[in-house]
Amino acid sequence: MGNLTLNIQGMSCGHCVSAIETSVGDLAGVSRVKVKLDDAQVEVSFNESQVSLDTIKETIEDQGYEVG
Ligand SMILES: [Cu+2]
Repeated sequence: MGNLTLNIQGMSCGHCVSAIETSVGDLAGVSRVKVKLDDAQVEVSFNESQVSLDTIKETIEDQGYEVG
């Protein structure tokens, strides 16, 4: 199980929080996703054998946010 915190640019409100939590949370292999809006971070717990970090990053970017 991998746990990591990603720095995200572009999150500004509750809509951003739910867009990311819903889209990343729907990925198979992601067990937990928590957006910390004030810190511009997303904490993700995931099973590396089911989902890659790249897929998680792409999912966030597809929602319109910048990872890194
Ligand atoms: Cu927003």
